Amino acid sequence: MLSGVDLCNVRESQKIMDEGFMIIPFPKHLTDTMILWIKSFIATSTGGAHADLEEQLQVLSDALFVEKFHKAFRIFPSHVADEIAVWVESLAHFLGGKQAGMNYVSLAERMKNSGLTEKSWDTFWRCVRPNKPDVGSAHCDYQFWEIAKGTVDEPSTPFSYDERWKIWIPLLGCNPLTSLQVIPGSHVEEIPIDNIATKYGIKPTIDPEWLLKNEGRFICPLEQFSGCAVLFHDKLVHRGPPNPSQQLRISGELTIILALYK
Ligand SMILES: O=C(O)CCC(=O)C(=O)O
Repeated sequence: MLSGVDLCNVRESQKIMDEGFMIIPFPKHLTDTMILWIKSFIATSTGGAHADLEEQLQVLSDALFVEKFHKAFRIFPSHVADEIAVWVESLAHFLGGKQAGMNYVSLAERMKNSGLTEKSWDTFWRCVRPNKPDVGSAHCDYQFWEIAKGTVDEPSTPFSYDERWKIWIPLLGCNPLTSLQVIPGSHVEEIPIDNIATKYGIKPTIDPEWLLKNEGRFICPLEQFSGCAVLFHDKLVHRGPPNPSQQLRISGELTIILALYK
């Protein structure tokens, strides 16, 4: 499944252990299926009166965009997600574990979108419009999991696990200026984190002084933007940059849960 990566197991790679991320191949048939679904979702949600995606989204005010494109509506439907789940399961050995899978969506997401079920896989797409405030601030993913614990936002999982890894997949309009940025090595550092109350609920933050001091360490880990994905550690500091281009930036995401000993 992972043709193109010369490793039996990520734990053999000093680079991923030191840097907290690596680029892995991502199957083209999956990106094709994901893009097809996203295009049809955008056309249906906007009336589809225009030929290109950018124009279609321009018909929505910012408030309508936020409502219609809430994460609960950007979760891939089962015919797409089940195919992604098969690929994720095939990564168990490569990640050095016995079982790999995805988490399910949260109760909060099911309450928002009645099309989701307890068994909907939490794999979704993100859309960052040109020059719009569609990105969050820098964070580590484990912060979200800690905040959600014991609340309606806590995702359920099909099995108990020992580690989480993240996958970020470039789909459309991804280039070095619009794509994921990470701080190599930050997964093993003491990062001064905090939680803040926002109008969207409690959100994770990182001390602004630390971020300012470490601004120059952010890199875009991708050099190619098709046929691959970024695999990164749950504690790696990362962010999505605002989109300075004329095109939408669309990417896919999922969390891998990994059982090491089962
Ligand atoms: O793509 C983005 O804008 C942010 C990505 C992110 O935060 C993540 O993958 O956890």
